[in-house]
Formats: sequence, C-alpha cells, structure tokens
Amino acid sequence: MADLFGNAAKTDDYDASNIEVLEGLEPVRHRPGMYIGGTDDRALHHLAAEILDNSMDEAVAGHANRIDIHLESADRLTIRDNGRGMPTGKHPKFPDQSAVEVIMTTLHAGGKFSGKAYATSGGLHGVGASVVNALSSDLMVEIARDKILFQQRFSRGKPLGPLVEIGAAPNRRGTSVSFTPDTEIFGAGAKFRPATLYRMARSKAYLFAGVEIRWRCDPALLGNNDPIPAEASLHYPGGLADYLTNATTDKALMISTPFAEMVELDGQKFEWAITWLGPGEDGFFHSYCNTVPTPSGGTHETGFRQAIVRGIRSFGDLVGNKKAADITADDALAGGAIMLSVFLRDPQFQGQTKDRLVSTDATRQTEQAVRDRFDQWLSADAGRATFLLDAAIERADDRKRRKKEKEVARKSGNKTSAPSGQIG
Ligand code: 0RA
Repeated sequence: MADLFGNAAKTDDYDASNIEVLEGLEPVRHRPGMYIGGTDDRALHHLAAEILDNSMDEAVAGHANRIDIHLESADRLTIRDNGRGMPTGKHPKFPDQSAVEVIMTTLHAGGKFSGKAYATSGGLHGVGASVVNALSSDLMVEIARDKILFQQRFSRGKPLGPLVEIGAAPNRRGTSVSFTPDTEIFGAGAKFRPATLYRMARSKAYLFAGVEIRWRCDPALLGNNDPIPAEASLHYPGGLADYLTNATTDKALMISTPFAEMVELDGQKFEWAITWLGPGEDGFFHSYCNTVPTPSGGTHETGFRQAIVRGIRSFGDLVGNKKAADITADDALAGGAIMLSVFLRDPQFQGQTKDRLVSTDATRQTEQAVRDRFDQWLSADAGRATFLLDAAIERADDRKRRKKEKEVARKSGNKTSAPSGQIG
C-alpha cells in the first residue's frame, strides 16, 4: 500500500485516517494570533521557530544531523536540513498536488502525518510549515530527495506554480525553506533579530547533542563588537550539562558538579542538569519537550520537582532527620539552576502559544526517570547530600517562621507583614 504521500510505504505508521481535518489557510491570515500568538516581534520569531522545529524533528528522529540557519537579510531567513526531505509524491486525495504542496497549503488540524517518533505535533508545533507559509509574502521550498532537486514557490499561502524538478542532487538530501514574513501581517518594520535567532539555534544545539547547527548572518545586520557572530558552528556533545556549566560560570555554586543525566525509559528520553546557586543568586528552571521550550512549565516540571523533593526527604529519612518531612519542592529547589528536556512520543501542549506541557503521564515518567538517579547521586556523596538537606531544612524553617510572624501580625492587626514571596 502506498502511504499518504504516494510513496511506497515502509511501515503502516500513517495513512489517510491520520489526517482528520484538512482546511485551507484563510483562517491563518484572518486570525494570525490564533496560530502564532499575535503579530508582534515575538510572533514573527515564532515563524522561525516553527520551521526550525520541523528540521529538529527530523534530526531528533535520527534522519538529519545538520541544520543550516542563514539570516540573509533582516526579512529573509533560510533553514535547511540534511534529512529525508519532505515527501514529493502525488497526494492520493489530491492527485493534482504533491505532498509538499499539501503540507505547505493545508492546516493539519489534529493530524500526525509523518510517523516520526518524536514529532512535536500538537496544533502548533511540527505541523506549522503551512502557518508560516500563510504568513509569508514569499516562501521557497527546496527538497533534495531521490537524487533529484525539487522546488516550489508560494506567496501568502498560495503556490505560484507546481513542484518542479530543477536538476540532479546526487550528493544531497534534505529540505530547505526560505521565507519572507508578510509585512501586511507583521507591519512594514518587521525584522528578524540576529540575537534572538542565534540564541534559539544555540539552545536547540544544546538540547540535542546529535545535531550540528551552522549559523550564518548577513554581517550588515550586526553591530561593531556585536556578541553575535556572523558565522558559527553550534554543536554540544555534552548537552545540557555543557549549557549549565556555561550559564553558571560567573556565579557562586553550592555544589561543584551539576547533577546531570540522560535516561531512556520506554523509548522516551529524559535529560536534565541541575545545580544549586549560592545565597542571593536567582535560580532558573528552563524546560523543553521535544526541543520546544515550555516556559509555562507543565507536567514534566512537576515530575522533576517531585523527584528532587522526595529524594531529599528520603535521604533525610535515611539519616534520621525528622525535619526532612516538612521540606516542600520550593524549599528543595530554591536557588536551583535547572535544565530539563524530555522527548515524548505524543506530547500534548496547551496555551495560545502551546508553551505548557499537559501530557498527564509525563509527571510520573519524569519523576521515575529522575528519582532513581537522584537517589544514587545523593548516596554517592553523603557530605553533598547532607549539605543540600540542611539547606532545604533551613529554608523550610524560614518559611514556617515567616508564616508564623505573618499570622501574629495579622492577629495584632498589623498589615505591614513580611512578604510571603515564593522562594527561588
Ligand atoms: C512528512 C513526512 C516525512 C518527512 C517530512 C514530513 C519532513 C518535513 C520537514 C520539514 C523540514 N524538514 C523536514 N524533513 C522531513 C517522511 C517522509 C519519508 O518517509 O521519507
């Protein structure tokens, strides 16, 4: 049986039933905010993230190991990968169209159509190429597949012609997307910011050690002594641990080496790095699912927090410290500098820009992945574990004392009580 895209099927990963709804792109141009969370600067950079996510999906699934990001001018970006290439065959439902054209011109609501192990599908992620196309005044897709180079051009979501073979591609494989965001949507002054794109590219490279991201930027867009390079190769075999080490070089640390691991559980991956910063330093918790940032947190963060607080409590229990039972996750994680990255098969995101993970199982799965390793890490160095336990107990004591003071102040009618601000 041929697959959805008219290519010989290797597996039954996807068939026509995987696409539940196909609609045109009018709703995207009509209400861009529904798809990219607005039409401002942040939304503009969301377009880049969508295209980069598609290439990252291809890399994470093991089909690509290089991604090139080229900011050609302030309004023209090209992202290219060396993956399988978007499918070019005729679409069985739309015999006049290539699969590329269907991918680029239809909204795949609820559709997971690639059979990719870690596709970031979920309404916004992974299937966003058509959304970017709808909101670009000019978009060019180039595909090297089966030793042939294909090309198709679009404007505002409409093809300017069919997919055409433009030559041989004997030594090339992959997909390249170049696009210019539509000034009708984003305004005449819409410009990509090199720093935003560079950081996005760098964080993706940290999040997936198996990819090299090559960054190139028109030097005219960079200032003198700009911290952003005109060219760079981003590749971090040490993953999140490398990131954390770099992000905390100028900070006082409570422990010398981060607790960092990568665990595979039931075909899903969990990777993290955590260290604790010295007094007065602000911690952070950066989390990701399938390399997509989840700034509003979610179930994976909950699982991670549970693993850490339960691990510290149980170490306290082990050494007979009764106060350990009162430690909360905030106590245990105060001053924590945390990177958490999970790779889930079928993640569920929520929120207008899908920046929160809501997959129910992720809490238990993340906790399970982290907890075992954390217990081992704690017991490997009792001095370090005691130090963390004592610090958490101190914060629990502080918290209880402040609460008590607040109650006393309330009872005595004093409204100028100490702030109950969250710790960390
Ligand atoms: C659908 C199916 C397949 C690959 C892709 C999409 C794909 C999309 C993008 C977007 C950027 N880079 C990409 N790389 C691949 C699988 C096709 C197959 O089975 O060969």
